Amino acid sequence: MPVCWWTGVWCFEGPVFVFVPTVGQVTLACEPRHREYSTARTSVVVPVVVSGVWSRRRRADGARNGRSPKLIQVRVHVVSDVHGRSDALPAAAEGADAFICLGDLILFVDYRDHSRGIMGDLFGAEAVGRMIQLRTEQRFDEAREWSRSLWGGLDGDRADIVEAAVRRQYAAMFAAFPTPTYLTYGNVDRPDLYPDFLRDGVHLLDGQTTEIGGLTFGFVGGGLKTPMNTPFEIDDEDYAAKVAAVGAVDVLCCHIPPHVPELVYDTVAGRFERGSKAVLEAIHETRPRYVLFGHVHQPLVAELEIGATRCVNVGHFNARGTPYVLEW
Ligand SMILES: [Mn+2]
Repeated sequence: MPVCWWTGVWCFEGPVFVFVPTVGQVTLACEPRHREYSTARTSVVVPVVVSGVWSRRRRADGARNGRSPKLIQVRVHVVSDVHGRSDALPAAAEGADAFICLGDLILFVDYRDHSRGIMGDLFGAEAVGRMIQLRTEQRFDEAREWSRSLWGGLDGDRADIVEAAVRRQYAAMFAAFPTPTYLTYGNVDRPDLYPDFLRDGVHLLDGQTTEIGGLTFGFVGGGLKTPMNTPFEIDDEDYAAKVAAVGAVDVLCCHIPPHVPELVYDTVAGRFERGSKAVLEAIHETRPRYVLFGHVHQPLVAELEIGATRCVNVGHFNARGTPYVLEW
């Protein structure tokens, strides 16, 4: 019988509700991704350490089974939008039989820590902070002018400087990937540079499938065209062709969400990101058990069901540093 890694109590099927005495906060534990969604607050201190255990776990096959203990045989950790957080990858991979990364490895600008990322490295926190401030105040012309002046002050070709910086980030990132890792591209990635960093046990898949623990996983990388013109955006038709090439799978892994308003709306950026209509059609036609994706950093809704398919935004790894856990 497994033990809940966080609470240390026996866990029949998880998740487990734990009543934490210090702050009177009811916390949902057991599955790491649920820790952040906890928070039924009460106004009184709950005077017990562990006062309730409740078990009702959604299995990978979609069935509910709350009674008999089930041996978990395969555990996969999934991350997306790593954006430079190679430091957090080793801990995120601990305990996983396989690791999946859904892309966006590069960090150009870190909106929270202005000293990080390619811009922070090159120009320093103060200069990046000014650019972000101008953008936030919607003074886009001044922001562009400021950015131009920063790049103009550097010796050498801008494209060469960016490529060297991306290579440094990729070197750290790929070295930190555990084995086996299965990965695909995000829109903030440079597919042309990937071949230089792949190694044994780190598998790149795009429009392709593989088998993990008896389930078929399909991978579709990259983003769709936007005015932002990020490094890896492709036409809708080319994207749809990759979705078709993957076909019917148990778990469909993409960088971008299916085209569903709740999944593509970013509540902090205040805009709709691009989602895939082809993926949405594939969900209706092939009914995968899971569709996993990232791309939208602060989605209106992180998980929802379409028919028999559970759609999950696995989270913004740069901010959270923890993986989504899939077990069966
Ligand atoms: Mn993205």
